[in-house]
Amino acid sequence: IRDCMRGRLNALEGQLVLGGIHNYQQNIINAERIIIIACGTSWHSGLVAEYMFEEFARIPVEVEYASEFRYRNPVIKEGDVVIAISQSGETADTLAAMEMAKERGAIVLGICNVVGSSIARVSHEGVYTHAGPEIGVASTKAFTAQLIVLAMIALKLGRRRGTITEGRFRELLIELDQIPEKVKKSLDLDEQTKEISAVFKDAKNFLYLGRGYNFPVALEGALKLKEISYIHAEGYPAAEMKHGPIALIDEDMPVVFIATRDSSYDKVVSNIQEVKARKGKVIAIVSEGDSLIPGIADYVIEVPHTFEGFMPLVSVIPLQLLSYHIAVMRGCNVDQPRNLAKSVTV
Ligand code: F1P
Repeated sequence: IRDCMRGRLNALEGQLVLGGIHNYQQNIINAERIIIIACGTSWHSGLVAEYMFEEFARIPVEVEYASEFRYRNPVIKEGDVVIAISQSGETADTLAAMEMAKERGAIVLGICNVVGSSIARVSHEGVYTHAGPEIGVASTKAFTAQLIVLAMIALKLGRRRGTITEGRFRELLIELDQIPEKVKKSLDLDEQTKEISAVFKDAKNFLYLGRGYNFPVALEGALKLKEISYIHAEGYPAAEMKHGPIALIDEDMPVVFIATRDSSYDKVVSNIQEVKARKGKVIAIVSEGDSLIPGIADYVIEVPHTFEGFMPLVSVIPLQLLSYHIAVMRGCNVDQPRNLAKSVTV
């Protein structure tokens, strides 16, 4: 993360240059709409970015699966900016969606990890995350690095568009600077997540629930579990639980809540109570020092607290660890999961 941030905070403070976005800065600042295209984990980063861009920069954002976007007939208008996110920089669906958006006149920016990759070449301009190679197939640190870059773009846009105050901008910048330490602390949760994994390693299904910024984290937690441990898992916005998934809850259903202290905290607490009333087993990711949820949930994992928009950077770590330990305990190859390719190039 430090590598990914190096130089960029200074850039934000000074010339407001971000990564490789130079010539098209004004297009993104004046964008009438941002369309984010990506697949898999990168799509989840895009969802977090939607919340950040709309909150800080007040630009409408749409987040599309590249694999759908490329095959439909989307309306792309002048003034639209497309941001493609990809770890490998080689995902065929994302590339095809970018080409299509370019043909229709959009400015296409890329955020990817691999220098010189196809997605970097197709973009008008872009930012490298410099997260280093993912050793395994499933994206983990790429997610974190993408979120950092997207947070910095969102802050920069907010400042330049005048939609956040200078004071707030500085406050958030200082908070962002503390993220590497907080991520490090979250990695210390390894032993605790291992113990919880041993309890749930034979579960047949998992539900992941979160609200606001933690909703994409719920999706990402479920995806990681599916990808590397082959357990069926679904991520949902916690508020949607009552519209269907609540029917699944019984004593055999582990439900992971991402319930950090944010603007939807009280509502998430009542969702946890609803699950407990139906005998579901609750594993809750909470902010350090939470005194309410430990009295309700079956298992509680405390993560360092930060501004709610940056919380996914911290709250995703125990979910990645949980998937990892469950997969190892089930004898799965975490680096090379069956049926999954590192770059989906077809
Ligand atoms: C997208 C992705 C990854 C996933 C797996 C297959 O890749 O869906 O999120 O973990 O590796 O591909 P990318 O476009 O971000 O490289």
